Amino acid sequence: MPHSLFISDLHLSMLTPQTTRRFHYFIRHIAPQAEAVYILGDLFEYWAGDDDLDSPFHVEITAALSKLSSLGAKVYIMHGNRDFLMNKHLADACKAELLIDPIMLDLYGTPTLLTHGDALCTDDTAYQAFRQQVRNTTWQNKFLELPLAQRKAQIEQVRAKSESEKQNKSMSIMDVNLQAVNELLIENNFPQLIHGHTHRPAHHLHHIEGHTCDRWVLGDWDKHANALHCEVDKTIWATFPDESFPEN
Ligand code: LP5
Ligand code: MN
Repeated sequence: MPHSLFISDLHLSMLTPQTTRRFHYFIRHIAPQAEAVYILGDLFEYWAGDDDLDSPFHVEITAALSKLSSLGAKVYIMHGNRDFLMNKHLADACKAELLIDPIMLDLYGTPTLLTHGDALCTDDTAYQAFRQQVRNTTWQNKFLELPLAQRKAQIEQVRAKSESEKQNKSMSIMDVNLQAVNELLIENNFPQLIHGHTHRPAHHLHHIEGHTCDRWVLGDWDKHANALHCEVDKTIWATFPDESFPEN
């Protein structure tokens, strides 16, 4: 049956080899049956710039996605809050299309809005201030002029600060703000919504102005590979426990 797969928050890094194994298993054995694979942000633990494409670790990831694309699945990649510096060279290396966040699509007849999800966490004012600064093109161009090693060192500092600040933020502050979700749904004429970021996989129903909108929240890959599988009139969770695939 023709279907599309939605994944997010893999946070791929050399430091988490088991997640990398999950990624390769999924891309080689599961994804080729789909007509489209949507990666809705945070594919990487972080992305310091497209001049980091040649590292052996990144070559393995981009080659896997490029092969998937050559097998016939369309590959779409959206920025997350960790990898918003991904650009055209990365997309080309993956034979993928970069999606602008948020984006609407017709998903087997259901109008569907895709977003990473971080922009909806409006109660997290410290994060939103940081986001506004680093999503600015002038700021990004200046940052990308720094040597790669210096960028990575700064990112490590921000990661450490983010981790320490998260200790003092409540779970509700770090979740999406329901008013922000409702506004986005109203603005886009009440679509279905698919997002990640919060690492709280769930299916929510939003009742707004006489409409019922589905909101699917994707899970991270810290414990197992997982995806949202969508086909005509059917949306299901697909999970792939590590035991279900061979080590190599
Ligand atoms: O990612 P996650 O889920 O752990 O946390 C996010 C929010 N944190 C972030 C930061 C990213 O994890 C790391 C950034 C990688 C980007 C790479 C490119 C650009 C680098 C710029 C370098 C100068 O997104 C976290 C949210 C959480 O989601 C839940 O929604 O709470 O937000 C924060 O914790 C942000 C802090 O509140 C504010 C951070 C201020 C950083 C100030 C920089 C100080 C050091 C500067 C050194 C140059
Ligand atoms: Mn995220």
